[in-house]
Amino acid sequence: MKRSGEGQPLDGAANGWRAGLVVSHLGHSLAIEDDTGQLILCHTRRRLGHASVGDQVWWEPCEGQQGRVMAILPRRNLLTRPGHQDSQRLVAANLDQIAILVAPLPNPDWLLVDQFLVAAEVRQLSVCLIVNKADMLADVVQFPSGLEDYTGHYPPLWISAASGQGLAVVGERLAGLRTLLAGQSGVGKSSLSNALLPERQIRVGEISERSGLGRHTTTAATLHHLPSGGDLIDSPGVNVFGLADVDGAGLAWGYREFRGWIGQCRFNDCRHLADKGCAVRDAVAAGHISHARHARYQELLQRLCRQ
Ligand SMILES: Nc1nc2c(ncn2[C@@H]2O[C@H](COP(=O)(O)OP(=O)(O)O)[C@@H](O)[C@H]2O)c(=O)[nH]1
Ligand SMILES: [Mg+2]
Ligand SMILES: [Zn+2]
Repeated sequence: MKRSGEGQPLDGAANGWRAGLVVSHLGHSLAIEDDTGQLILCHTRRRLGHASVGDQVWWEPCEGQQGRVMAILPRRNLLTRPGHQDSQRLVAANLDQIAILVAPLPNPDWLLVDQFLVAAEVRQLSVCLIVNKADMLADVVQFPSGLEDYTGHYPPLWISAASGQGLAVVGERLAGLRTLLAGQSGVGKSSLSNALLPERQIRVGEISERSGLGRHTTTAATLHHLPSGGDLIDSPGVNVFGLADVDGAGLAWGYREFRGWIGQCRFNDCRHLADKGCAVRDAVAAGHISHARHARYQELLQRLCRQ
């Protein structure tokens, strides 16, 4: 028997609840933005489970200008990272895109980049590959080695957060979308966020003040609204995503240039390693797929098997 309202969105307004968007995590609390743009510090009821930055929630006001989250709305997608032991920590929900930042310095960690890419591909998120510190290229530093393996499928935007070069084009790629900014430490994520979000520091300050947690919050993922529409989530403390929900086939699919070959492997459970009749391996041998990318696929597959 079908219950009335089944499959319908929960109407929190009927309960006197208010709509909100989770913009940051603060220890055991959440910073919620209501539909007028006001920030409220909220607690969650334990049985609700964890809310993530980017979650749409229903909340109700309680004493001391604070609130209580009553319900988390269904998510379009969720990105996690490995936590303590076998747990998964929530990074961000309801994303459209991941922007992956690399730079000539520090030397790119392409295995990390591949993890970001796979995490995006398996969720069907758009990818925006950005090469920062373009101003260094005229100097001693050369084109980041290994980048050539990506340019065919992920044409990069060349920018300089320091000089402002290319920022208008980045703004266009982010407009109207919710984007998570990812990249290893030192590539310029904070510099780029500050350049794109004139009020970023003020907002972070306001959130810390509300929470009473002070500088603690500077390591928390925070959702900011872009002046051109859309949101940018910066997550200073996060430099790797979990692939816990990805299996071998998902991983191979996450390597975009493998897709055209996967269907031609002799066995449909081909792992694209030493398997007989593997079209992906043949494509590597023929120079259609980069050796380095395939080697990183192999490395990530081994990690998945160890999970
Ligand atoms: N030359 C140059 N240096 C930059 C640029 N963007 C950031 N940096 C520097 O790179 C370092 C790391 O930047 P930061 O934004 O903290 O990187 P994050 O760790 O990814 O947040 C800092 O010393 C920045 O001044 C850039 O476009 N050009
Ligand atoms: Mg930073
Ligand atoms: Zn194969």
